[in-house]
Amino acid sequence: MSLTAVDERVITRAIIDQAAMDWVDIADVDVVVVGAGPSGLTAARYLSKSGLKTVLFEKMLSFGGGIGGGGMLFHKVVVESPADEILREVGCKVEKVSENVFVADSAEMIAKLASAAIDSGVKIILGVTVEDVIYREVPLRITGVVIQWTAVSLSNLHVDPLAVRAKAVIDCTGHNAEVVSIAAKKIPQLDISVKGEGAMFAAKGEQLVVEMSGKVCDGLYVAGMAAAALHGCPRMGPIFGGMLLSGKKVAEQVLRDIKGE
Ligand code: 48F
Repeated sequence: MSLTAVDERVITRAIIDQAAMDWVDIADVDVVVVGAGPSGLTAARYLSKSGLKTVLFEKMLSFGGGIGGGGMLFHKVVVESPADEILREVGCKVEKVSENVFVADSAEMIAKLASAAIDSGVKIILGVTVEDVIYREVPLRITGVVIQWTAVSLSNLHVDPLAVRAKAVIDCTGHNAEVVSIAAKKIPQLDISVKGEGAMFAAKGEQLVVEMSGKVCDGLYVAGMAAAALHGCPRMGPIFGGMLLSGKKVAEQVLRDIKGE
């Protein structure tokens, strides 16, 4: 069987046409999720499943954030109940290792979380860094994000970015809480201070990361390790139940705020 001969111009036009249609569509969305780690992929999936137009920007060219590193590069992560249910929902196998404690394969977890998010309607754009927020003053609120190709950010070329408007922005950027840190630094009226994550205490960190996930100010929300970093919670290492539940919790709050559900 011989492959269809495709002219280079067809390839170029197909890519630019289709990408441009997506970009026009995502200039104005309900929710921007920043970061395709466990909390971001989970939050985005629930939001999209509930009917909100959701785009997820990830600065790397791959999904998963800290999942792929497993525990010190061993390719497994631990998930405690009831968060194992979230993995079962997306079809990710979990192995019970003791009462209420499960282990998942890191590659499978990344693939299944991402695939389920995409199937629920999330538009995931890889290779885009959120470098700033948009805000309005009266009433004070975050109204979107400023984005740039990661390749451009890394090159230090002077290229003006583009902006995307959203009713809600969720910082799921992990340990550096990048979006919340930018808002804290550039909009002092918000009176946000990012404490930075604490030393390890897995059980306490897991509990607190879920409790602390939610609204930071009007239009801006935080989940996952970004929530832990904002509030100075202990780190927890390669146990991921808190990240998954945190993503689910923040999605529920955004839904209540946007749709009144
Ligand atoms: O770090 P990450 O996995 O965040 P998370 O969802 O989960 C934390 C765990 O992986 C682990 C842990 C478990 O207990 O402690 O660390 O809180 O994923 C964050 C994602 O955000 C991307 C980054 O590349 C990663 O994939 N990211 C970070 N900053 C930006 C960004 C940015 N400015 N713009 C776009 N993406």
